[in-house]
Amino acid sequence: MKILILGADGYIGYPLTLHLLKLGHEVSCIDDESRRLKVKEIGSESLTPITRSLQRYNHLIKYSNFAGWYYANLNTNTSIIREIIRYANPECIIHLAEQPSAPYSMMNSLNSISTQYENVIGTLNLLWMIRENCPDTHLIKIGTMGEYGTPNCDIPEGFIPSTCIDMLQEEGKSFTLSCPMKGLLFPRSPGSFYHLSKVHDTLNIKFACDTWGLRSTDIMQGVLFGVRVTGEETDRELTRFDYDEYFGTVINRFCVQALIDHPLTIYGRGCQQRGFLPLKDSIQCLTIAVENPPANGEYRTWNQFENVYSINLLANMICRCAADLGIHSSIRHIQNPRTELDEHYYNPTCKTLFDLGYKPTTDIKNEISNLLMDILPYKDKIIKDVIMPKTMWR
Ligand code: USQ
Repeated sequence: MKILILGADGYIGYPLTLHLLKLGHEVSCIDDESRRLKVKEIGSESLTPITRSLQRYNHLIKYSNFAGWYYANLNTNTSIIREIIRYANPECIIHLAEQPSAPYSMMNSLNSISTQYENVIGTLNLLWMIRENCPDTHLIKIGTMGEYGTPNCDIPEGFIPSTCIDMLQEEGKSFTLSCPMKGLLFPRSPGSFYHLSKVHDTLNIKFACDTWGLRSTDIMQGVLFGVRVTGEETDRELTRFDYDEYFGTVINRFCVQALIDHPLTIYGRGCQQRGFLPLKDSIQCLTIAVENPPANGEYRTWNQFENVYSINLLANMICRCAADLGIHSSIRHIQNPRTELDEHYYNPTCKTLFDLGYKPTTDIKNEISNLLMDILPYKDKIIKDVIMPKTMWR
């Protein structure tokens, strides 16, 4: 299949590019290196020694099905990207080129505006390019489980279940839902300007599918962790690994903290729950999306995570895994910098992916031990100053 990946230089993008090339797909890549720049801007760097994009290009070119690596930004280089799309003629576009951090979007007005500009307008630009140049292309877009927030009720996969719609129609006999065939989205309660940008994307993508007949898979992904996909990555194949307040996700951060005996920074009481999945499962799920496209005109969405865990449970598990490796670590509850419920009911559905053949990595303890060992060689590079949170939601 001809695939175009936007955001190919990122945490997911680079290992996904390699994986799809190894499967034999023809892959073209676009990135503007903004993740590298933003992490540098906040005084941090990837813990894994990732190679420059030119070296990545030189590595990828060994694959005869590698179709090119372009430096371009979705908002400022629209005519270049339009030309790339025309030239590559992709059957599938995977859009990962967004600002991915909630704290970064809550830092100041500039970052909140740039997050929404990059994400919402970037996706809108892409939707128009697809409409005008390749309307049959399957757009795969990474959204977030955080679009739903923690609403204290069961969370379905994207849409209000049809049984509830039947109930609504039964009770309110005087009205008829205007678009029951195309589905009513389940209410969103995002917890940051970043998560809000993903909700806006969802609405724009669904509108484009319903109105123009585009087809898309909008993935509500949980919190990622880990650094390896095959376990056999060479130095040139390593993906980035962030652990700072902004770009590090919680398990990755806790593992780094454990290595240097920095108390694990649990925000608030730590009873908050989220859906989690290892990076390698994300790559598996995205491949399932690529190889099982929706019908023309279909807006499809699913929830993507392996299991739900509380922050307390994860912190305790990481301390135990570290102890098994002879590493002493401890836990500290600090004031939660975010406005979020730290005790709530959480029961999201994750069914579609399993129906399509997702084989989850269920031994999370083993994954955490692997992660600790994977990053141990870089322990001396850890920048302590970027660990404690400085951005407050209030
Ligand atoms: N947390 C701590 N201590 C820390 C860091 C985080 O207790 O040192 C807590 C947070 O308060 C939050 C949870 O861990 O309740 C998850 O935080 P996170 O920073 O790992 O994840 P989040 O900000 O939600 O965002 C991440 C990715 C984002 C993706 C999202 C999926 O950065 O791109 O969309 O996970 S989800 O959380 O399901 O929305």
